[in-house]
Amino acid sequence: MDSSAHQEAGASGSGVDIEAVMQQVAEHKGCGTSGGAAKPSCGSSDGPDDMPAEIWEKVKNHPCYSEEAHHHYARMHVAVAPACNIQCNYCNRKYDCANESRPGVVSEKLTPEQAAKKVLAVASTIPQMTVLGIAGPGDPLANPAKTFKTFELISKTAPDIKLCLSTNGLALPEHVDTIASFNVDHVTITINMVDPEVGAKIYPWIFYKHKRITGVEAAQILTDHQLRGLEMLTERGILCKVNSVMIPGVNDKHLVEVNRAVKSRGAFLHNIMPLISAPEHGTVFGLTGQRGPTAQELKALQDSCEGEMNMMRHCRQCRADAVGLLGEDRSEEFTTDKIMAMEVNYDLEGRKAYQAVVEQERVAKVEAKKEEVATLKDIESDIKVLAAVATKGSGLINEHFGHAKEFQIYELSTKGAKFVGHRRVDLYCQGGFGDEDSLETVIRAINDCHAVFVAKIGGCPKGDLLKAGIDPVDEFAHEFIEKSAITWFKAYLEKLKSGEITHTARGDAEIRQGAFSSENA
Ligand code: CLF
Ligand code: SF4
Repeated sequence: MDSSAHQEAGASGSGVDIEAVMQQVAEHKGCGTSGGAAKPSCGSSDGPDDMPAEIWEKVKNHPCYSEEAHHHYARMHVAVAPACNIQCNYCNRKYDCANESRPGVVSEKLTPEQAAKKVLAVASTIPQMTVLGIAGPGDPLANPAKTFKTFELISKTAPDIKLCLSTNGLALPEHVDTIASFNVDHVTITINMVDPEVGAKIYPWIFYKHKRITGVEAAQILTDHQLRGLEMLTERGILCKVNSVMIPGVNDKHLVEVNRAVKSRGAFLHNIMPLISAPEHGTVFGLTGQRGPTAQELKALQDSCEGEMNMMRHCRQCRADAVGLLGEDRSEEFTTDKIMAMEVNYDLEGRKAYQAVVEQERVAKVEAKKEEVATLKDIESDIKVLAAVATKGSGLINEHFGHAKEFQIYELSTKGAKFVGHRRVDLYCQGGFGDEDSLETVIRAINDCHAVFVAKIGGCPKGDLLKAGIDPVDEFAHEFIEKSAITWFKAYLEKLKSGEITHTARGDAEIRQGAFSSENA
């Protein structure tokens, strides 16, 4: 359904004035429009040449299933599913489901009818919004009537939008056929263990067949349902992503086994996310002092699983009513009051025309990257360095240091520039002046990086970054990220060769704890 619509978009000769569409949308929201196609990477470098055409059609503009697409395409969630059927020790049910959200976030709950209106309102305003997900605030399949009613309404009114679902998996086997009947072709299951002894440390209880079941017995039922549900989905050709929360000392080593188990059952992508845990979240793990992983611990685990299957590294643990590109949150623009007052004009042709331009720019970005990677072929070096990038999207270095709410992290080597993660930070610029405390947290968040690429940076933070051993680079403002990073890396290797600098290893970096609100999304 949706995939053919997107394919048509690329070849559209609909007569729509593309410049006018671009201008209209840019004026309205300032959204990004450039990029490069063909290589999605999903955490790996897989592209249309590396996978069956029908899979490529499903992932190419899904911002979660394709790392490359996430620079260009947006998703939205509608919070229609309040109830949950299990308890996770990292969740406080006052807040959204922590399997897809950071703790401490409360989303505005909607009826299916309100949700359908919201999807049309967002799709009319953000033409690169291609995916609608239901991810809470509880478990979508513990609220099947509301979840499927929402899908039904949206598939009728906005047929070009992909439908996506995220579940803890307990109720999955009984709903697989209904999921397939609504053409939901992307399902995420959160699987934190395949060993019930480990599971008992994560899940105090489940609610199953009208009974509360605890301990190892509960974890055994949960893992059986998750794995059976995964098999049933993949047998039906539905693309599955597995989310796992990395909990040091509880399941960190065990996740390698989880990775193997889900790969063997046909999962397409594995998303290992850090536990976000602090006492103020009021969760069991928060109150018992269970820590989350450091940035390097997370990366090491992701790296070790990467040979097995595609790893997702660009997840933002977004809220149950998130709207926009991953890493930005425009949910405040689409509150229920605002949506109900909005005149919605669902312009399918306009959306296709806009996305056709996005595709052209995506191609340009990928070509630029390929050309730059080719220049590395005769350079021999084992050195790998990390670089942080301030970006507002579109695959460009287009954010000021002081305005960045997150930095994207790329690993640079003679193989090229590879996206390996992101770090959320406190804003450095606080209305005209720099906040020194925030600067310290920024430096801790990117402390494992050799350089930070920005569109602009002031003299003070530049000096502090240099003192911390991080090179602030602003000479590639508004240029493509990967191409620029490779150019910088070649110059770095040249300086090493000439003896101008020496290579030193960097330390570890912190993953920011704390809630994910619209202010700091
Ligand atoms: Fe939403 Fe999840 Fe679908 Fe994406 S999110 S239901 S697959 S459309 Fe994406 Fe958000 Fe990470 Fe989820 S960044 S939390 S992985
Ligand atoms: Fe919370 Fe989600 Fe776990 Fe339910 S499945 S307890 S909503 S984290």
